[in-house]
Amino acid sequence: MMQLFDNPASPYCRKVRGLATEAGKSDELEIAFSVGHPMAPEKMPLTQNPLGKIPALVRDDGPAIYDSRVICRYLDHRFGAGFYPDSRVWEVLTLEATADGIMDAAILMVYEARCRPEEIRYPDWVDAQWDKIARALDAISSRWMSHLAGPVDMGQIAVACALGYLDFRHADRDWRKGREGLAAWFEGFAGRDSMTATEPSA
Ligand SMILES: N[C@@H](CCC(=O)N[C@@H](CS)C(=O)NCC(=O)O)C(=O)O
Repeated sequence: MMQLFDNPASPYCRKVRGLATEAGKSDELEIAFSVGHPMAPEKMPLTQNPLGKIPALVRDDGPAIYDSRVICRYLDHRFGAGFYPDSRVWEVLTLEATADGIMDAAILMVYEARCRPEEIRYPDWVDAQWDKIARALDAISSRWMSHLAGPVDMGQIAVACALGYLDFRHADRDWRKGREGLAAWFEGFAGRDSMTATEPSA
């Protein structure tokens, strides 16, 4: 049994649980609930990840590893799941990085409101984070739709987790507007067991 430091709201943790579910191996992960943010790291797995971030995975055959991209690659290898196929590995990794970048910007927007006192918040900086997300969504819409339509891989799982997080935390920004193709793809992908079983919750 491996131990996953996790929070049900985290899109990065969802990537890991989504991959494990797609591989039919979610019962190999024991979930260790963690909660926190940069200003409150006490209940985060600081021993397992000095950065104080989740997900972190305690393996049964070695020391803890962290960062969702590292964990997903490790579990894919361990489960023999094939979600990083050799024939298109650089595309999968780039799409996963794009999805992770959307999550990074979306989470910084949340932290700005949650961690920073109101009088020193900077709306332009928040909007600049949204601009990153909008550019990434436009790039996915224009360049990656045929990849998204192909066999399931980690790029797709990551994009779905990023879009689910936008619905969860930034629904008011209406990411679907002008991106009907991506919205239709997400509607289909969101019905997979790996997604319904890992819906974000507070
Ligand atoms: N690049 C990391 C990002 C992980 C991350 O930022 N996780 C958030 C939770 S959604 C976190 O742990 N935040 C706490 C912090 O930034 O101190 C990954 O892919 O795992």
